[in-house]
Amino acid sequence: MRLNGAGKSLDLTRPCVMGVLNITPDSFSDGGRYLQVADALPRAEAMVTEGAAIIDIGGESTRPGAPLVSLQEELDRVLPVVERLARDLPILISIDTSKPEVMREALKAGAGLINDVRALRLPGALEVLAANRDAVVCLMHMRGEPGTMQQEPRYTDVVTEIRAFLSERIQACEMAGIGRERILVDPGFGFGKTLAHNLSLLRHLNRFVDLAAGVIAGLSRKSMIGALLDAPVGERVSGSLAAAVLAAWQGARIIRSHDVRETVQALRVCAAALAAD
Ligand code: 9MG
Repeated sequence: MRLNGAGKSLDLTRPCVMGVLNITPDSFSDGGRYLQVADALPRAEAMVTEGAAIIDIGGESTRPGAPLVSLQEELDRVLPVVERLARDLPILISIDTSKPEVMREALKAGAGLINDVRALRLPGALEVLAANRDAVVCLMHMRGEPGTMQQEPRYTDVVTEIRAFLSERIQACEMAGIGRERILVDPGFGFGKTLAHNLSLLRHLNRFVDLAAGVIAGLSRKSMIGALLDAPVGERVSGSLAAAVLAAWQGARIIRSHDVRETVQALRVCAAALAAD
């Protein structure tokens, strides 16, 4: 199975790594060190060397309580980076945004994947993907909005409800002309979920595999790892790797990570065991 976006192709027969590149001054885990193209490019090149198959560029933090970013500010932050990385790097470039205008401009600048934590629910977003047949989308589940999503999240059956939400969004995509072969799904670990919800989703991640072309899992350095290990952000790599392997073992094909080298190595071991007799 291959995924194609902006003329770049990705092999989805084995789990791969999506490296995180935040172009924000307020990112929760890398302290906003990657503000300019001049800084972003070497970091992205390093991630390619470390084995990243995708780089996910974000200009607005989705951390609870993070400030909203205006359209112009987001465009100014991400477009120069998308353009440069799409031109200079051999791998798929993803843009982490919910704003249709940012999606449209990022696709023009060479992005091949739209990573939308709002699952194309903002007006105009479905249309952007429908009009760009050479782009892939990740539909992620988020309960509410980043500012309030962690206020007493409740589900009767978290796995069934999130599966139903993603199915409904896939249907909306298909009605707009976006085929399943261009759709990835993500249960959205940490986005309006308690630790128990996150663990249940991780335990049953295999139930999302048949929904679309692939599953993305983003567990890297998240507070669920911090809560389990009682560890600050800087000391969550091992826990994140354990979670990445559990996700890949159940069929997740793309692992979103801040620690590319370590995650690539962990996934190689996992893929070898998955391929064994
Ligand atoms: C942008 N972003 C932050 N966390 C994420 C996650 O878990 N999945 C996806 N697809 N995007 C995320």
